[in-house]
Amino acid sequence: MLLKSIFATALAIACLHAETGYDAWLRYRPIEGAALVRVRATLPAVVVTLNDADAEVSARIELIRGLRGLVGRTLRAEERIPRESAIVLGTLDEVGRAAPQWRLHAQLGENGYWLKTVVERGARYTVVTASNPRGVLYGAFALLRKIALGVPVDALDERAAPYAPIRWVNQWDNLDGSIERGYGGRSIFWEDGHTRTDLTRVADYGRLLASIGINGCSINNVNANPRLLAPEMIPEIARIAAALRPWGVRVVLSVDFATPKTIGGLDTYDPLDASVAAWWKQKADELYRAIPDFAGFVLKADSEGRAGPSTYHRTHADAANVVARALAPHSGLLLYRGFVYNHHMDWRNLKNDRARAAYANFKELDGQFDDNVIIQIKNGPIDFQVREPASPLFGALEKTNQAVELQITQEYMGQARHTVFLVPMWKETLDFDMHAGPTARPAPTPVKALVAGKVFHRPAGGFVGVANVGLDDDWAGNHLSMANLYGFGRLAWDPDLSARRLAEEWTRLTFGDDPKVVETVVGLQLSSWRTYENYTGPLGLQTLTDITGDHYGVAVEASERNGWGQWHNADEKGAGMDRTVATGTGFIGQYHSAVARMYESPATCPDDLLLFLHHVPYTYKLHSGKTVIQYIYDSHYEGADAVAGYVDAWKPLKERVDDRRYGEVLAQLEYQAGQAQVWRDAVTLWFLRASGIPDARGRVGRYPGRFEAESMALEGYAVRDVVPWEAASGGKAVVCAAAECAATLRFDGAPGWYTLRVQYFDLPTGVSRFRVLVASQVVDEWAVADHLPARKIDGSSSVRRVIPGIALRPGDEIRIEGVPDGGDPAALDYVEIHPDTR
Ligand code: GCV
Repeated sequence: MLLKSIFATALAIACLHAETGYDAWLRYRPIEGAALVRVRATLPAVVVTLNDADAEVSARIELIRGLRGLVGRTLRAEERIPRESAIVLGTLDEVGRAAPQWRLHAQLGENGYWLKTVVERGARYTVVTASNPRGVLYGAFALLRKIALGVPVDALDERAAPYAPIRWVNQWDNLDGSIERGYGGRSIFWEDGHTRTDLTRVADYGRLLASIGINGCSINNVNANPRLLAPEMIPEIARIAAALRPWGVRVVLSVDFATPKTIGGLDTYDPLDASVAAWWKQKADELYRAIPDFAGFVLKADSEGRAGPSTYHRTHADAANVVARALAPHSGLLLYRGFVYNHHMDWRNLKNDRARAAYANFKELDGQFDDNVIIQIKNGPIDFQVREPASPLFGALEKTNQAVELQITQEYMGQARHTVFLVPMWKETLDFDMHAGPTARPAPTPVKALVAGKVFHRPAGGFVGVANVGLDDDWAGNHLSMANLYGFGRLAWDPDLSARRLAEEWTRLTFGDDPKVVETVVGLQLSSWRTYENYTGPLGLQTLTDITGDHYGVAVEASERNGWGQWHNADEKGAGMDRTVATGTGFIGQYHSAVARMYESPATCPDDLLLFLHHVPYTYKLHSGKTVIQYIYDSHYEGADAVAGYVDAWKPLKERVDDRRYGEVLAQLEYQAGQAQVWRDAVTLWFLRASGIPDARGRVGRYPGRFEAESMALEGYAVRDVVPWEAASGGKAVVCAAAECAATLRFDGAPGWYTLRVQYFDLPTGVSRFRVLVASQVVDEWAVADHLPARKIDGSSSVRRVIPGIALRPGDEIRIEGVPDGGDPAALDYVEIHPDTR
């Protein structure tokens, strides 16, 4: 009963949030036309649950809810198979007992399901069966997905099983309620050091995760607060586990390796010390007493200042095993992160290379890890950059379990302020053949097969996605970014699904079946990674962002001359990291020979990774025949043009998408279009200045119609240098130090209709205001109140206001008035005046 009322509340809340994005891909809006007629013709009136296991009850509730929405009919819930048609939910054992005459026997694999239509005495039974209750739940979601997508379900015989046992998300939530690299609001789990009182959002998150096959969720930052393992926190964690349990999502905790000392009262955390082993064991026992289905730990050790085994000159295997042995009696897993590197490297030594670190740290330990340890390896050797090769570590571990770590939250990928559909990128890694198999029996060994343990017959492994959803209505901070969470889960279940299929499924489930909407959104999503790469860091340069700051705005040199090792080595002669064996850091030698051969020679190295793996002069010709420098120029213009095209493509969807989501996506894309231009100008100018080679098409450094604020007539505004210089046009901005300021220019072009674009800066510290006057008449005004990942006046805070349809006459004064507020000085970069083309 209690469970039922919890679900009823969840349902009511979900309805209140309708079309805010809260329902994500589980909207269950009515299907129409032939599909509706077909489903209604065979839809039974009854749903039978053969057991009251949590997951099976959830499956029943979800089916009733889903079919009510999709088909407008409410099924009766029963516990025995009736003589009339019914949907029957139960494990193979349960179905076998209840209806032995159906002879449903199969090896489905753990969590696999079977959707099977059985006709008996004129009744049609849609059987959703599985080896365990969680599989039944996955089957129910699969059935609903089919109905929502218009797939006939009257003659089913479909078996499906997950590709790998580990399909987890990590949340980097802090106990104070903030989320490291989270862009969708504050934590759904924590506030002020404790579990939230209201865990409705957690249960709803569990439901979303279950619908795509996710079976584990770590609920705190890998930069873990040791206090989480204090005895008083365990009941709080148990509450979260209880909210996720109905959805078959098991709780995982990130732990800090020094915890035995920091909160455990020991004077050491040496992994080879018996008291430390005993401490981890009693802690695991205590957790399992409170949470019997607890899944395990994630451990970030000796990385970015976190405690680790190096304190005691022990190995990562020592560290992993001491924790894993505490979990083993309970069948718990330890996901030990392979993200270990030295962030104080000497950049002057050209042989130093952060990309080598994961392999260097773990390869030699292969075979020393216990069977319940899984090395969790980021997709690339650096850190979720816009383009990286697959980490060589995937091909190096033969006697150790591994999992790939993908980042769903868009840390280096536009932080949900830019739309970037990551599935195509992930698929490139997952499908990449590491050539890791025995040379005597050559067969493809793609990353997906390696991490699933299929190549070296490992007992555990799989997929981990850093999700970082938050309390925002739309979970991620951008409606279109939710396609990444959907895509991650579906790929973890079946990595052979194509990016197009996933984009289409997600779009139809999220926005409906209108062909124009589907075509537009799918086209946008599928091109968005290449587009983002084009304007933020092509050819393997990596995301050219502020890597020591917010990881968001443009800052071409931020990666250089520091110990973090995200170097691209661009200077006046050329760009790229020489990672060859012959003359460089030797990183390429970490791959198996077939891969290494391809990467070692620029002639066979893919252009997309050229500068990640080679240092070449700007005049070096790519396979296309284009020089590197011209490619950098062209790709940035193509990228910025593509985003402008997204805005144009979205606008005609106005009557086809609900108002709120239409408006929010439009605002996001318009903002992204402005940012793409900021990136374009910054990166191309930086490379023009570095290389001294002009753009063959004459665009870089020439901006027709642009008027720098610093060259306008200023009242109260003061000119200020911007750092880095490329982040503002002309390297300068004007800031208002008075109560009110103005910048004025006199228009001397031809009379006609124009669009004004005002490029200004939005700092989070206050809400400044702008007013634009043309010939003394106010034509626009706005408050500067966006929530940007910005801290100072640079590319991260640069925003564009587009004011179309302005009539200008020669001699007109264009005056921009700024009113600062708080620490936001109503700063301006430039104004562009473009003839209206429509
Ligand atoms: C949670 C990058 C991110 C950090 C993150 C780290 C990691 O360095 O910027 O925020 O820390 O990766 O994956 O551990």
